[in-house]
Amino acid sequence: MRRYRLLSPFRSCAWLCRIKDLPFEHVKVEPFMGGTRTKEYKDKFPTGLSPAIDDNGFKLAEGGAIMKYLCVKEGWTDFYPTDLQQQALVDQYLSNHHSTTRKMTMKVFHPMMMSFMGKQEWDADAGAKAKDTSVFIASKFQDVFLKERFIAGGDAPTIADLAAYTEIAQVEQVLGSEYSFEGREDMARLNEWLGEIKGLKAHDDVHRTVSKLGQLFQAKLAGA
Ligand SMILES: N[C@@H](CCC(=O)N[C@@H](CS)C(=O)NCC(=O)O)C(=O)O
Repeated sequence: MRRYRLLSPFRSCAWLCRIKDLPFEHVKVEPFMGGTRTKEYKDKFPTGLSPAIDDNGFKLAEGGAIMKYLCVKEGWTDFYPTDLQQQALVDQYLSNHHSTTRKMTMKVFHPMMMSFMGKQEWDADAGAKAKDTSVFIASKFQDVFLKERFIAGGDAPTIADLAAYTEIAQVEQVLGSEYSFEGREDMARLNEWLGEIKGLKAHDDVHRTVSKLGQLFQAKLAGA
């Protein structure tokens, strides 16, 4: 059984490959343990960030760039459309992603991870803050990018939807159903979209590690 890494941009790239049955060798690095800051890693990938790929000697980092590269190389025009305007909408989202939806990782996932590693406390204030922040980020995403069924319009998801999903869905995956957006009337469109993306091939496999971490974290909180 594959054990995919926890990190959201990695999950998006791995998920795309799994959906398309593109085999890849998964080399594990541990960013939380400084694995991307070693000389060996930086010599290969100077950004010092994961995910990164080595495609027969061609080295590339940044989740969005990796997914675009693979789509163009492999001819996956459903996930990165050739229609100019749809493609531009994917690019618009991926450019915006880092200053908006991706903050879910910095503001919700990282504090959880620090607490899990015993470096930070997770008290009622931390929980309330995580809830407010996640609702704020997810609502903004819904209002700005889900005017239609998928981010780039059309009737099928693209790499923009994969990138956004891994950020937003991780809230419930790691913090549990108490933090779910489900049932909120003001987030009906978001929930419908989450359900559609969750139905994509290999979802559970790619998200197994992050869900497992969530179970461990919740058990730790329950036992505290
Ligand atoms: N903009 C990058 C962000 C990647 C990123 O933040 N990677 C983190 C793990 S989630 C990392 O490698 N951090 C290592 C470090 O900061 O030293 C992308 O979308 O791929």
